Amino acid sequence: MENLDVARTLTTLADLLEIQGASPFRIRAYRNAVATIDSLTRTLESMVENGEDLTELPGVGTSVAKHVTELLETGRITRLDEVSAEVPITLVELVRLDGVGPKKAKKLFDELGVKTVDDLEAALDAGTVQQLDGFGAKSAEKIKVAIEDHRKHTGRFQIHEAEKLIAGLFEHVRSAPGVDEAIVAGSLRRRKETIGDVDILARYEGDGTPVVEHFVSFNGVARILGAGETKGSVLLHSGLQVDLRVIPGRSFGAALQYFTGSKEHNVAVRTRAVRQGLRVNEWGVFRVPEDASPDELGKEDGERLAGDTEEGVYEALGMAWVPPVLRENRGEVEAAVAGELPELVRLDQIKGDLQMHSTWSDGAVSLEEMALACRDLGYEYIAITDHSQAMAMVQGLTPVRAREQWAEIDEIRERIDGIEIFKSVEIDILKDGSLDMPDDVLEELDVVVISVHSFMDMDRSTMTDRVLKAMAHPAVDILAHPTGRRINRREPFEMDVEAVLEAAADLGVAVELNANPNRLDLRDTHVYRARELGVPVVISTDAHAPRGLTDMRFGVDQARRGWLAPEDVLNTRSLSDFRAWLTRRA
Ligand code: DGT
Ligand code: CA
Ligand code: CA
Ligand code: ZN
Repeated sequence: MENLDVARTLTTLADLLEIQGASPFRIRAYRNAVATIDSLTRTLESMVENGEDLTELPGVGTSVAKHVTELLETGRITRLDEVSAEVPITLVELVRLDGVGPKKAKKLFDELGVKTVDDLEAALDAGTVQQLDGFGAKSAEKIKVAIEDHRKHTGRFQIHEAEKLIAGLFEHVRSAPGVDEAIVAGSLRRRKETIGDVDILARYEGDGTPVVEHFVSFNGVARILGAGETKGSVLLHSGLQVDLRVIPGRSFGAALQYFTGSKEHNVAVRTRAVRQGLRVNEWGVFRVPEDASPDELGKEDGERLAGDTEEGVYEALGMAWVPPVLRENRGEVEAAVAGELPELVRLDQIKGDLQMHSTWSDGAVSLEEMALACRDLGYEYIAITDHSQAMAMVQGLTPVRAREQWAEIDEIRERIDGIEIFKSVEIDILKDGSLDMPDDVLEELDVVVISVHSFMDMDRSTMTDRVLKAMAHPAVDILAHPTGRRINRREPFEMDVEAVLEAAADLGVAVELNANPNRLDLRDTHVYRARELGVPVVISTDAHAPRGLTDMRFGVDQARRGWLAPEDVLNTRSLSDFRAWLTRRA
């Protein structure tokens, strides 16, 4: 069982206890433990096997440690069974809907017998929800939208979750006897923001049955969906499906090309091949005999031109090798034929991180600790971007506190070398498009980052005008998480992104690509558009603790999916070049 499975189970327990009305203190204990587990670099399973004391972990008390041990040893938590006897476990799905929450879920269950999202939808249609105390027509409408969003997302995992969930099984496959090489293909190799299922390829000569058997025998497997000579398919405890294909060396490159996808990319590649009198499939690239009718050809008939390596497959088709992140049929096939694929930005080219939080607002550590962690990552500069005062629930900075923070930054600048700390604030774009800081503060900030955190349900033209007005303030440098989406949780707000990007180009404002895997905001197609318009993109982590800083790689992958070269990304610039950009309007 993976750490993420444990974390999910504990979260379910915490959600159920919250619905039951348990003490907030107890619930917090579970959630703190989940946060710790999320950041562990080792598996709980190995810790329990080694007899380590889990209560040594921060935030893990004796009762949580007991639950975790029980879960790892038996696959269940007795306490969870008890609680779910009183509160149906399906209610946690309701709680995750925007606009429901634990109290409302309890009420829906107690008064209307609503247990599932389907039940809730039926009750909404029947009009009974609207009559409950504390609900009303407006909140019913909101819940309906949340249900629609929820339906769109069920079944797809976020990329960071899929990565964590697959790690153990991948190692298991790679170490199977006789397996020469294993690679993850499919959407995960293309670094898509969400993953339907994970596709693993194993290179192996001969009948693949023993490899498939080894694969399905992994201890994290909840259900075997299929097992044959060349293919196995399983469901992990988390619900993630994993497909394995066992491929001989002579076809490994062709299979890798095929199963990496996307389908749309493959169709474009195959169409091109056909025009050249070639056939490409998961076994290789073949020259079709002149007199052959395609329907009668066996899978490996014809002269084999390529198949063992992926580079060879593209080469046989007269194309440059296409980086997996580009394989979405958005012009990469034509570019690969013409030898005009972009040079894509890389993680090691990032020289600074321009959005992060400290204990001055909702971050977990001091700004000095964040700065030192960034220096350890090899960055030349950072911006400390605590929230502004409109975010009252996280102690957003007032002008007075901003100045106090600057004094601290000045003091740290004196004391530590090797990293430049820019004074910044993540300033709220208020409802009317004005900024949540007076002009005298804006003038003194090194980097002005603005973003929307409130009134996200405005109509499209009102929201667009609001953001455009904010961007037009001459102090503004970066528009952060421009569309406000939370992957699998909240749709982007209604806004004319094209108009916003065009304005950014005109005004010399950069747009952020928020690297947090829960956001990845802007999305890939918008990143692509920003590049076309010449809008500089900043890849920032929005880290709230040092470990969040390593999310940068997700942002870089997303930037690559949007075709960005290093020169398109502002924070690949050296400190002096970045400083020069900051004075662009002077
Ligand atoms: P996912 O799993 O929904 O996140 O997305 P993928 O791209 O991993 O899709 P999946 O797992 O259904 O299939 C893996 C790859 O296999 C896919 O990207 C391309 C290839 N593939 C699968 N089915 C077909 C097909 O019917 N036609 C073509 N051309 N390729 C296919
Ligand atoms: Ca897949
Ligand atoms: Ca698949
Ligand atoms: Zn924010």
